[in-house]
Amino acid sequence: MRWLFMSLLFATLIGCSGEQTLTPDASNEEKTVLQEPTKEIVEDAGITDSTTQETIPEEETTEKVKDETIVEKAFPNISGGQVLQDENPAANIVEVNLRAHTRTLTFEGKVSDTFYTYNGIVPGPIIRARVGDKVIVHFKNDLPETTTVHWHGLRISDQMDGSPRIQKPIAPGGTFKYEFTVKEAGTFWYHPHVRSNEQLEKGLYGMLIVQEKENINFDMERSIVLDDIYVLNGKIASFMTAHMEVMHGRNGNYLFANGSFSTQNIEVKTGAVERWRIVNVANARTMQIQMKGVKARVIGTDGGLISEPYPFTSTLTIPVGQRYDIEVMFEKEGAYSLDFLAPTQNGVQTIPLVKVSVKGEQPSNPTLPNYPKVDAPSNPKPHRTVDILFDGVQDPTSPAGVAWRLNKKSHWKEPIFTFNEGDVVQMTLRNANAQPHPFHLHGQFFIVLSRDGKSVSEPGLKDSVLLNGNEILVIKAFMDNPGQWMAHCHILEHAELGMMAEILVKPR
Ligand SMILES: [Cu+2]
Repeated sequence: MRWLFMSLLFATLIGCSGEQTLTPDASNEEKTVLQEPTKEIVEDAGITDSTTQETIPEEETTEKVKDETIVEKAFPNISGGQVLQDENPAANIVEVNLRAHTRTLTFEGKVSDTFYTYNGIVPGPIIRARVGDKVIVHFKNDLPETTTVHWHGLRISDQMDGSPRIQKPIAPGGTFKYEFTVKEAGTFWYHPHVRSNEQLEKGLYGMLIVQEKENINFDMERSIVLDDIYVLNGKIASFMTAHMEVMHGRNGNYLFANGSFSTQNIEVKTGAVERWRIVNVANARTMQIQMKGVKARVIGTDGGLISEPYPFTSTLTIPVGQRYDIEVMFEKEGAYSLDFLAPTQNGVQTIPLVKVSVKGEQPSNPTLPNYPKVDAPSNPKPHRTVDILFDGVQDPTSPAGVAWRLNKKSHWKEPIFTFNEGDVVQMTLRNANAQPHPFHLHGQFFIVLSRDGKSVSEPGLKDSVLLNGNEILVIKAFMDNPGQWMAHCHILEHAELGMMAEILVKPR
């Protein structure tokens, strides 16, 4: 068995001027194929959280969560997850209690195991604030290991970013008060930054929504948290034991959206216009979705609303870490679905994620919401130009025998680059591998300029972007937020195995 493993490993290594560059392994492709989830009818009209229906609680959870549809501090109605109770009555402060702890959960008979949860549920509760609010999170770690909380996409102080290079990971039983001001409206998320490949897979992730200054009048907002999970014999499969996982990251064998294996069934009124906030929290899998028959537009991405919404007509590709806000208009009665497209050996498998039944008399005048004016990001001349090479090599000192690298180095200890606050930095990301590397830069936003020399239209400010296999991707980052910031591949196995660096942005 060990011999077989080593053979497989070596089969993937190609000699290259003394160094061995990793290429993907096609010998075991079936693991990336999702099985079709069951399609049980969920009677509740909202997207339900199956953890509330089909769980075997190991312990009573005392955390306060609100009903799915709530009006709080006059936020728009939201469905799809539970919203964390704001304990602070002040209008511009959101103060919440968040506790990470283990809980035995059973999901639809397919997996029963000890999950890691925020406040007892998977996904963790939605944290909601309004742009400009101060957010205070009283965090308690009741996991059997250290952890931190990273606020993915928020441009806050590096002291609050959950980087284990800055914050000493919180010991079991320990607490930490995260406190920051949310500067941008948008769809964000939170997750640990310690042993993240295991801690996220076990259930530690949640959406963080920053509402615009003035509410935008949708009939409903919905959160859709896309994940996959790797289950073997009814348990969360062991970590980093499979060669595929080391090479490609962990691709689950089940799609696990909003904490459910099943298609979610919802009903909406004819004429309704909704905002669907979508995040991909998977360890490695790039998600492709489609929505047919309805009028849908992409209105926002990582950095919030975009200046010019564009039609979501065919498919949308969401690499891990990225977010999209979709405006969906249900003009006519009928049945529609948001589908997940899973590539298989024989083509593409279509799995409905959300089935929408649109009913009711057509309103005489369905109207689109009024959006605040948003300027397109500027594209100034860069102050600096840097290159980052993404590759991997065989490394017997690495726990999995493979080291993933940025500019030929794993686990950078010193800053890979030092910039000054306000610098505009053009970054050329070169992928020496055939497999993709979704790049995430903490604390700053960037725009996407070109792929393989061709300019592309990927509007809006991003903090996460997919670097495709063997691709040269050019982005332009705005180093507006001083501090020490992690920069890494968001395939969590690649990050854990070295594809992890840090940039330093010096204050002016
Ligand atoms: Cu990677």
